[in-house]
Amino acid sequence: MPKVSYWKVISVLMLTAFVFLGCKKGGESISDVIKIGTAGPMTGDQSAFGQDQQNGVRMAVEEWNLKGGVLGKKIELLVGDDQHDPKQAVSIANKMVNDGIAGMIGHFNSSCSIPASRIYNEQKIPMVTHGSTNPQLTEQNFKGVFRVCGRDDQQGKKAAEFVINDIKAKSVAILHDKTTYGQGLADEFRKGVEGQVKVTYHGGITQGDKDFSAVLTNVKTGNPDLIYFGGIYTEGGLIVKQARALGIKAPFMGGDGVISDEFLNIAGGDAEGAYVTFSPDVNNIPSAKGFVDTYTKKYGKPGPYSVYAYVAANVLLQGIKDSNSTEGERISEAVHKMKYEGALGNIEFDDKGDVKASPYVIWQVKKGKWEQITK
Ligand code: ABU
Repeated sequence: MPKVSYWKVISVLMLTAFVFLGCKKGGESISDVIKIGTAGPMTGDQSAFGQDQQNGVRMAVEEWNLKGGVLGKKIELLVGDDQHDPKQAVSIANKMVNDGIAGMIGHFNSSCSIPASRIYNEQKIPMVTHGSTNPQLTEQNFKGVFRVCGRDDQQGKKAAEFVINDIKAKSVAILHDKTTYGQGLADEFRKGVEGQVKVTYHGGITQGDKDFSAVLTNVKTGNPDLIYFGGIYTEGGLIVKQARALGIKAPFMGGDGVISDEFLNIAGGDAEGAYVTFSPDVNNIPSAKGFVDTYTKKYGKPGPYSVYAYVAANVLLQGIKDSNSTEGERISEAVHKMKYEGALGNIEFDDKGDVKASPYVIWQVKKGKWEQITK
């Protein structure tokens, strides 16, 4: 047997104890900072949403840090760029867990949030998404999964009601981008119009494609009164532009993935008259005035999901404060009990982690700008 010195044994034991206590995943940490993560499409073709998210979260963290942080410690924000790729999202989730985050804000895309939520759930780390609207996310009934936005079964229904009652369309073509969000939303819209409106076309396009003329030629054959698109502004902007070039005059409607100024940039003048479902205009919410003023000074005009990212970060940090802990289960318990009063007014969560109230309204492009047109 080789001789092992007493001091060597003591050093190894001390090092092991230090590593275990200092880097415990999702549990109490002896670190002098509290880490939280945010992940979304920070670069790439959906980066308009990712940058809004990062700005909103960063602003919340800075405000908390100016007031002394949380539990007497400074908050450190770790940012992950999943580029709306589910595999990348899972790899970021694993890295964030290993880096010792107390909670996650995001991800943005439902196709990323759902697989990533399984990683956070295994480690009991709470996640609060600001923009993932696919119902499956909270239907998993994970105790630590929350969203401060609405769900696609709610916005798909709202869009269908508007198309039937206000636009009085008798026929629609339904397109989607084959993602969890886009396809799911298109299905919810179809459920809402089924039996009352003729569906002349229902099919998918591929995210990243630039030429949709083949599918739009098929859409044109059916001569629909409206084109509904489940997907993101990147493809939505090209679809409306190419539809007009083919002589299709039917109004275009999308969901919250389309409401971005980038849609206006891509579609140009052809964006005029397009509809989307989204939540009420943040500029008309009295409790959001402070957020809008500060955000505008720091980063420019808030994007559609900036305030949601800001509120999601505040909810998570308030959960850490209320639970007086960085232990995931205790934070999630506190968030479930929370009556949070913030920029979007009162937020409370149901047992699944959905917000109890999530109104959808209709927006339309008028004179080159998005405008809320219903209450
Ligand atoms: N809800 C808009 C797009 C993000 C997502 O749910 O995939």
